[in-house]
Amino acid sequence: MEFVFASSNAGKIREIEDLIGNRFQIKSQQNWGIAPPEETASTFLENALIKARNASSITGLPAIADDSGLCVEALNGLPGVNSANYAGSEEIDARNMSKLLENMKGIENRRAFFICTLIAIRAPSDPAPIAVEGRWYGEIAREPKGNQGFGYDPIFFLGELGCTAAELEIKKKNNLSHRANALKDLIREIDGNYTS
Ligand code: ITT
Repeated sequence: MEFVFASSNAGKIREIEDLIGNRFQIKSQQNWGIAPPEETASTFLENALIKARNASSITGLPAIADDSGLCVEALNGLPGVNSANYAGSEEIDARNMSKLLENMKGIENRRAFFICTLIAIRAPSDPAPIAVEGRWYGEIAREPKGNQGFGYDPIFFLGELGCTAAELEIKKKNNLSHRANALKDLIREIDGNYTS
């Protein structure tokens, strides 16, 4: 079965491709030159649906979308659905991290989690999307460390491992992460529900 992956984020695409292996065919929307749609909703679930429907309607293929982000307890869940644009539209990871570290100055409660909502639809009009979610708990570090991964990985500290997510090789991150856990469930659901 072939899916279009409704993402233009190189970090996500690398991780999803590594996780899916050859279980089924998945091609990023960049292969069709699809521009990311505006993510106008206030939940990960709704934004994932917007992206999946957009890519499916342009390609005519079933679609998978990933809407994800970092939720910080002491900031009432921010940056949340605005994780990609926390420091302004089209901001780069380094500036998003600086802004978050700045906003966390003097705050002792560093608890946070990454969340990944994955959606699969057969067509834009699919009345029964498959929706799954994965979470990964950690803490906001005091300074960035490591150069693997993407996004906020350099400031996402994993207490039990004693390192940040950006200090993990992709294989290790893909054993533990929010995206890995969501994808395991998505694959099981697709295997159980999609016959062709
Ligand atoms: P697409 O919509 O094209 O997929 P995007 O980057 O805009 O790309 P989102 O709207 O889902 O995607 O925003 C996700 C942001 O959350 C991402 O840009 C990172 O800043 C952050 N993020 C999500 N997963 C992450 C991870 O595994 N490691 C670090 N940061 C992550």
